[in-house]
Amino acid sequence: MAPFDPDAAAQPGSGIFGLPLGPDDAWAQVLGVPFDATTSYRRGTMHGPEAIVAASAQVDLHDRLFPGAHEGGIHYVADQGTVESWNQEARALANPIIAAGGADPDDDSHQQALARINHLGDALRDHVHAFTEGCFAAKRLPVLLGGDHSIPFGGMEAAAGRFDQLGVLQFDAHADLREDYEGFRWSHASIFHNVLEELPQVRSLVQVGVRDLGHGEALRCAEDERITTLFDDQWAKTIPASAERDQIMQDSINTLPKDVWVSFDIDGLSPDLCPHTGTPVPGGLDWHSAMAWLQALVQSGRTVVGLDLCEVAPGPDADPQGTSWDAVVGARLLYRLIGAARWSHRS
Ligand SMILES: [Mn+2]
Repeated sequence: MAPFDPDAAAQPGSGIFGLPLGPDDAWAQVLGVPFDATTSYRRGTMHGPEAIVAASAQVDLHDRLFPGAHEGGIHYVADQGTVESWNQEARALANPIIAAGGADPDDDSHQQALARINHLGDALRDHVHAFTEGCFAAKRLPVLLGGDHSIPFGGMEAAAGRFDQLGVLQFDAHADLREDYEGFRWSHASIFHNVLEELPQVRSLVQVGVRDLGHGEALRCAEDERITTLFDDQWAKTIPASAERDQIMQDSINTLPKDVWVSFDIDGLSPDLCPHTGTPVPGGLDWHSAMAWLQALVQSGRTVVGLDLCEVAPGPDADPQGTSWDAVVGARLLYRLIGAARWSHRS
């Protein structure tokens, strides 16, 4: 076989980003987690992982921001049907609850369904936790590819078990601080409520791009000392690049300890970059703003110990290979996130 040429077109049968197949020892280990059972508005993020992998073949590997992202190897671990079957079962059970606007405490069928859905969510948590822990044990970078934003809890839980001072940098249109949203213990809208309640090692959470939240969540953002929320309207005032903008980024990042998990919900970006995501909201970060955050994080000397990218949905215009605009953006963002993580381990 010819040696790998990073400038050549992706070869048929090659791996994610057209990289050679088989490097189980690759530094970045990407787990596909096709789960979107608790998505409240519009599903489809279960197709995110396969669509992003298909679109990744078009990403050129030379990166001006974070050169050498692929050099340690990037290995994709496809779901073997386990998560998919949990998702199918949980989706079917969740449908009547979502249609009713949430679980009715007096409805036995709702309560039975909820118990099973929450049990399946526990299984997903354990699955993701075990994968992440395996990455840490082997000194690999865990990368979780959703799926909805409920999926990375087990990853952050494993990271909290390893690093007694962990920070989380969250890109998101939503605060995701709801308690048991619609009755779902592991709702995509509850992930950072769960993280803050259950993982005391998470010393600080920085939220960027937030522009859609409930009253209770707004109070929590204001009152919880561990949370720094940079609301989207505050951020937008600082565009274009300015000393004020750089200061805001630095001040926010300075609240994070050395070890950071990056949790990227694609809906933190402007919806023109993710038109089919589950819960799109007007406004949001433009591409260059998101890149500026990643650069600022790396330049601050923080270490990205793990990351997730969630809520990418390929949408109905996807071709039979599953590629679509949403997936193209997702694939490029994934590459940049891995590149930023790699640089963060060098500095
Ligand atoms: Mn989210």
